[in-house]
Amino acid sequence: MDALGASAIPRSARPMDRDLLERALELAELGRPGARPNPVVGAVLARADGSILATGHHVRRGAEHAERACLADHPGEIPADATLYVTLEPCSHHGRQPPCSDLIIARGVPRVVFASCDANPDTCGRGPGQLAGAGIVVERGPADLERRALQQNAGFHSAHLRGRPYVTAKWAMTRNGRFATGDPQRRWITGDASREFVHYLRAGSGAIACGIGTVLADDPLLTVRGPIADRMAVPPLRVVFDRRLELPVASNLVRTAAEVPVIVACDHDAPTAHELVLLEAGVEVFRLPPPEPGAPCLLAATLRMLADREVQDLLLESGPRLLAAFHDAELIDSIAAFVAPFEAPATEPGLALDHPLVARALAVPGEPSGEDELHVALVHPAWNFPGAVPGK
Ligand code: AOF
Ligand code: ZN
Repeated sequence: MDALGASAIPRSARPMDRDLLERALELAELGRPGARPNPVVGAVLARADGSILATGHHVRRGAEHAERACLADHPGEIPADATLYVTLEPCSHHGRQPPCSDLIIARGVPRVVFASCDANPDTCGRGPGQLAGAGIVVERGPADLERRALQQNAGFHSAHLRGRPYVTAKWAMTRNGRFATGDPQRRWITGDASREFVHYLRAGSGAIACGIGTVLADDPLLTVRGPIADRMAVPPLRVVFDRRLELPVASNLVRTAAEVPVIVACDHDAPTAHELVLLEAGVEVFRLPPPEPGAPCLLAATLRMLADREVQDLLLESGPRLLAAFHDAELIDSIAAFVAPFEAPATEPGLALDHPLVARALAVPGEPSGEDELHVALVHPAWNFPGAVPGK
């Protein structure tokens, strides 16, 4: 995003700014289930001694931006030593909301510190320029918080800068890399805490995907359930990679297609007979165009189609085959691998512990997740996207 001229904006050197921007980053997270496909954004208004006057965050798409929410939280005069901390540069465009830059100027905010630039071409770079032009001191936060802020909106930046959603591969495996327990009495690999956390991951995603193999083996619903569901504005789309169009009409996904949309992605020459049945059942079919030299594969083409529908984050909850295919196509951006504390028979499906994807996950120390361990690894961090790094 150097095109924004961000490297011309100085970085703040005050230690206090770090703490307050970190607070704003935490506030932004509160918008996770509601804001998409808008970014999550947090804001803090504080005095030079660090005392916080007001806070705000972007709750859901169409609602007021974090800056506006924060300034509404402090209706009185803004002191001369105040700074407005924002996790994303203030916007200057007329969208669903009026420009934050106009409000910041009108309210007499003397100083603004923001953590990351905005990849949205409608506004990028212009807000800070307008503020500086109005005599407001505009600074960027420390480089590590810029990276955190970019990663916090990885999907938003990915859609704008790469034209595809950010893909998080989530899987659960036993200690020996098996994706099934092999024990008919034991349905789940992971415990309650891990399975609950998956609903949080789902709620923050524009779509959840699996392969036909998972549908035939587990008949999943791929919906968001539990308390987090109430904070979600729009349920994630459900996507099935099903090259030959074998999705059963009696599956849980198809049965609930009227409530939460289901898209099936298939090859250009998948049998058409079943397509009509699926369409009648309310399922959408995305058929890959006939192959041409240089055309994207089914996985990449589906990601592009999803980005066109404003899906910015895809949670891939597939079995080992589709997971390996995504890995081979270099389409996995981050990993959330849950490892349960037991082994399953080696005959169960899974990935070898030295498969590069598994090795990548296990190279990161696990954090406790109930009785399991969660390994989170960034394969393509948002700050490495083309155009995302302002440099200095
Ligand atoms: C947000 N929340 O707190 C900030 C945003 O359609 P609009 O008017 O809501 O504009 C959305 C754009 O505004 C968004 O893509 C981003 O570029 C910018 N800033 N957006 O949703 C916020 N500060
Ligand atoms: Zn704004």
